[in-house]
Amino acid sequence: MAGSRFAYVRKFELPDSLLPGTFMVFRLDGHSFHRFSDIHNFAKPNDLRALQLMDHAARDLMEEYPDIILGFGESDEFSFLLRKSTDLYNRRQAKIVSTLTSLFTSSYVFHWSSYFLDTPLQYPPSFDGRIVLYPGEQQIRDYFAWRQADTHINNLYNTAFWALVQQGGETTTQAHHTLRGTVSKEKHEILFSRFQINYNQVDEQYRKGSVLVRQEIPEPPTAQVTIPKELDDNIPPVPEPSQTGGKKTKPKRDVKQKTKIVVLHCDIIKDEFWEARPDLLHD
Ligand code: DGT
Ligand code: MG
Ligand code: MG
Ligand code: MG
Repeated sequence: MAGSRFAYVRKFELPDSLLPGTFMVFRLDGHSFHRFSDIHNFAKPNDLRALQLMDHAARDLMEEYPDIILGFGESDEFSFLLRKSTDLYNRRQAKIVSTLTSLFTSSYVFHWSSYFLDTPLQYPPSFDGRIVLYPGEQQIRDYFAWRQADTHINNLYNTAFWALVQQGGETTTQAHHTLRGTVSKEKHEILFSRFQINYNQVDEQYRKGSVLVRQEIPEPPTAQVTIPKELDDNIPPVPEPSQTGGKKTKPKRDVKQKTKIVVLHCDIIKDEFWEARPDLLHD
């Protein structure tokens, strides 16, 4: 179709397909959530409702896009790993980033009132999104380790900071000053000696973030019925499919295993998580 004389403008739209055979990490982050969390009175340092709402939106995204095989969330951000061989939207970058960011955002708004029962949304929140390509498995391991290490560093700081303010009576300026230059061990010490908080016992959800993976649903065991001998003799043999013209049933190994998405709060820096899920890095 030749189209109108205006159609040439289409030629200005440039292709933006992402390099094939590389891992795609899609990350989104709440826009100005410092302000958003203030206005909606998020609990400090962690608001369970806010985190669970993020997990819910992430789950919706993974349900819609089977090519997402792993999600990791903390604070106002979520990272998603897509299968290396994904052909989603022909790997067009803008299409993937904009559609996924949009679905996550609308899911966040859609489910808001289920988590924030007494806090109406004051204005429409938004998220930014980006895709980073990584050629190798080690970089994917390191990417997710980087995000989880970040969760740990931020949460330890925030837990100590808000303990100093809320329980220690310090102003925010004083608390910043108290923590300036302290290493991890000193923050643990402040929490324990001044507030009897054992940081290692703080909820794993806050210390480790949320890990979303697909888990196979175990098939219900096929019922084994033992037929008494005298009854068995009276049951006519089942005809072979060739005798009845019936379709052969597919061998079981061809049947795709059903999966469900689960939210874990586990370590993803060490080998164990990855060794238990070799499919994440090899598809
Ligand atoms: P951005 O991402 O550059 O548009 O700016 P922000 O303000 O979103 O900054 P970011 O993403 O570095 O930091 C996330 C902000 O969200 C941070 O100010 C703390 C806030 N936030 C996230 N989760 C919680 C929470 O559970 N409780 C509270 N009180 N604040 C939270
Ligand atoms: Mg943000
Ligand atoms: Mg953030
Ligand atoms: Mg369209």
